[in-house]
Amino acid sequence: MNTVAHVAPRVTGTPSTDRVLVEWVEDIAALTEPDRIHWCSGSQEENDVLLQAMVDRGTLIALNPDLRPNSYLARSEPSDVARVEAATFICSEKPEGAGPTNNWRDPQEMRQTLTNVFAGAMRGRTMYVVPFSMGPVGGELSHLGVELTDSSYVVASMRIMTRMGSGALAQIEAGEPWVPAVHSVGYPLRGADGQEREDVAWPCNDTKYIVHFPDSREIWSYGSGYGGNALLGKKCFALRIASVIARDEGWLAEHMLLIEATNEAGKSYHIAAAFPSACGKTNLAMLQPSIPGWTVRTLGDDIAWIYPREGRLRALNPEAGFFGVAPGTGPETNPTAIAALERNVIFTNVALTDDGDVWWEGLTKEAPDHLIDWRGREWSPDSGRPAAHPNSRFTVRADQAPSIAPTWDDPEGVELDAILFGGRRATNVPLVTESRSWAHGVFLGATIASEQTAAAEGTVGQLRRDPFAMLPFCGYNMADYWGHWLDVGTQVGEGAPKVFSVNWFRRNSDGDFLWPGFGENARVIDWVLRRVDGDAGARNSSLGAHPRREDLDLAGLDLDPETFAELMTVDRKSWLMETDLIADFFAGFDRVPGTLLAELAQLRNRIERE
Ligand code: GTP
Ligand code: SPV
Ligand code: MN
Repeated sequence: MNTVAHVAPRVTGTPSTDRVLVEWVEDIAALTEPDRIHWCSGSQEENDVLLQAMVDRGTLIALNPDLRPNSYLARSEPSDVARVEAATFICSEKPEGAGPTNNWRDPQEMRQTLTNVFAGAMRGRTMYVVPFSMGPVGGELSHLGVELTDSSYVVASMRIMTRMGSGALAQIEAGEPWVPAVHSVGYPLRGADGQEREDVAWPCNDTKYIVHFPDSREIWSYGSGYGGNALLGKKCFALRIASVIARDEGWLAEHMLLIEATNEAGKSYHIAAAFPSACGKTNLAMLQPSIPGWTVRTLGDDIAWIYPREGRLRALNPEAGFFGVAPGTGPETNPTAIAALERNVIFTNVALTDDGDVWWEGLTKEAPDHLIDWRGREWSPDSGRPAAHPNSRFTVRADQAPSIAPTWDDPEGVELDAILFGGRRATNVPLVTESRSWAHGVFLGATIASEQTAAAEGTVGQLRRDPFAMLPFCGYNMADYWGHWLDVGTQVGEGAPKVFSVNWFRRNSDGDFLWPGFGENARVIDWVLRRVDGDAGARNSSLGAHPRREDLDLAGLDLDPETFAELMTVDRKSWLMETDLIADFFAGFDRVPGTLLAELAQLRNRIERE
């Protein structure tokens, strides 16, 4: 076979003056052999050119500018619609570094594998150099990265989701540390023999690797163009790599939304909440409270970095946009998101209407008579399949949400008053429980279980433990991560936020939700914050403290006492079983902190005595 000598790529944009960065870019180009290298500035003109090229190529469909100005629809390959946890690896020096909940690979072996798959992977394409800052550019708590990618969809998405471009590059050139991240969709347009092939609308590869080297703080992602697999600032950096940096530096990188809630008296509080993927973070982040006089403002909907400062915890959203689940987002469930999506949006895998707008299940009560579904096929309400993929998403800048908090891009973050942990639990878990202490709160976080959603490949509906909603996102040994949470609490002491568990998803025997959820969740937030201030009543169960019916503000809500009782029931037998399941779960780790084992023993004791 003839191999064609690689010609030096043509360079556009303004290359960096940073020698280390330039050498790394050259090294990756030598490996992946792109035809062109473009240094991204992040400018509007650059973005316009990229978007137009994607429209011309069929990667994006421009939506009707009268209905949805400056907005686009992308349709991915049906094989590339969600995170691939089975192909996500943590390559710490030793397997114990990754722990039993992560896929570990030997770093040397993985480097060889990556060298093989990345060799020539960008032939015929442009390699974009994408400098970005997680957190405001120049902020003391912010961190920098550079993603090299051959996907212009990724470039346009990173421009929405992060502070991307020359500002971040200037920080790197000033000597700030940065995380290198290499991404290829794995669909070169020319073979090693020079044989050319046509591009496709959504290039990707059946072979996928989402790889993290926590010791050298590097990310390599191959084969997928979708979401957290490809927008490397998000889960790969801001959670998996950042959790390792946070462990070493004494802070926390968390899968949490962040809000400011202001009560009718005008007093404001900050709350962070960890729920697993597609379990309501975006909804709670944009909550329109049903209690008169209350407001909730959004700081973040997916990730929070949390730092101990002077006896308190401060939190910051490192992202600049929302990559939110479309289905279920409607004028009733999330009017704020609907308002945020009026313009400047990239939609992925939703349906297209006949007048060039978008639709998904839950946007309107009645589906349109005719649509083009997420795979580009004809669709009507009797097609018997969803028009939008269950994990279809919108990508939009955070400050387009009318609820955005003025403090959302404050580089110092905000002071936390409460932390919530939640999951999707049809049974057992009451609407809200206040922890007995920080250690008990860490136990609540460590034992979150949730029915699986479409956000990752796997069996939807299956119950799995998802500690701290970080099961797919913790960059090191989960048991050590629990220990780190315990340490941070000890360090902060009295000023630590109060910890609660919540469950919006409990169902009755007919399968209906017992709690109305959405805007009504404000009633739970109200109780939580009054508990923080010591102003609300409660009763104790073996699980912790719960509101009695009279402790919640239920004015204007039709919730009968029987339903409320069912919502709050702590069933002794089920909870004895639950403690067995937790014991089994803990048994899968060889270094669970003694404090958490003691919490489990005490819980079991309380239930047995009940
Ligand atoms: P990721 O972006 O995947 O991390 O997820 P997320 O937690 O931000 O997910 P999102 O807020 O988009 O979750 C949406 C799903 O949660 C939809 O199916 C909603 O209908 C459902 N949901 C959100 N809040 C509530 C609620 O209060 N009650 C009920 N029953 N469902 C809710
Ligand atoms: C999640 O799955 O938790 C997400 C979407 O927030 S993704 O960015 O694809 O990971
Ligand atoms: Mn998420």
